[in-house]
Amino acid sequence: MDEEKVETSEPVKEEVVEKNGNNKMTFFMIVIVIVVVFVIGGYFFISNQKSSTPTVESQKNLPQNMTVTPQTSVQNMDEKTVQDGNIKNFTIDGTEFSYTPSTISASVGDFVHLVFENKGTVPHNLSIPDLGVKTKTIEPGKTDFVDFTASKAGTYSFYCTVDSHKDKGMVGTFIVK
Ligand SMILES: [Cu+2]
Repeated sequence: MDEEKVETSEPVKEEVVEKNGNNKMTFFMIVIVIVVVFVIGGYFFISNQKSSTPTVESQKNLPQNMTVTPQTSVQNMDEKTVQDGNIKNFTIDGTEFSYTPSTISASVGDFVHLVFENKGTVPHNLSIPDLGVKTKTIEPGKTDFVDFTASKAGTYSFYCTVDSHKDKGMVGTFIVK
């Protein structure tokens, strides 16, 4: 700034012209230094934005912090993948001649773990013929289970295939939304 003022108030005397020549040189060098600083600074600024290469020591902290955040988000992704196939657990009691509960529902894609308990006094089972699902016929007090995936939406009836238990009311409904 001071050099500029000297430059504008430039006297015509020869001695001062020499001094001004030196001042011009100094001013020129300062301008070059400023330009170089800006170019180098701009280079580091751009390269830091692009790849965040830790060329300057003060910038090393940034990339380290950034690598921590993706690691936690990857863990969240894994948890989500497990939860994507939801597991639906059902326990249905069978007696003469009904199921409790008589209606269960799941979503398409759910993995169904269905436990059937015979709480009656004669053998029973639980069958969902449309889904090809059927428990064993079990004695009173016993349990059996079936595992399957609810792959198709619909309303499916389940019932006991022993004798005429179905006609006597041993029926229920499995809804897949
Ligand atoms: Cu039965």
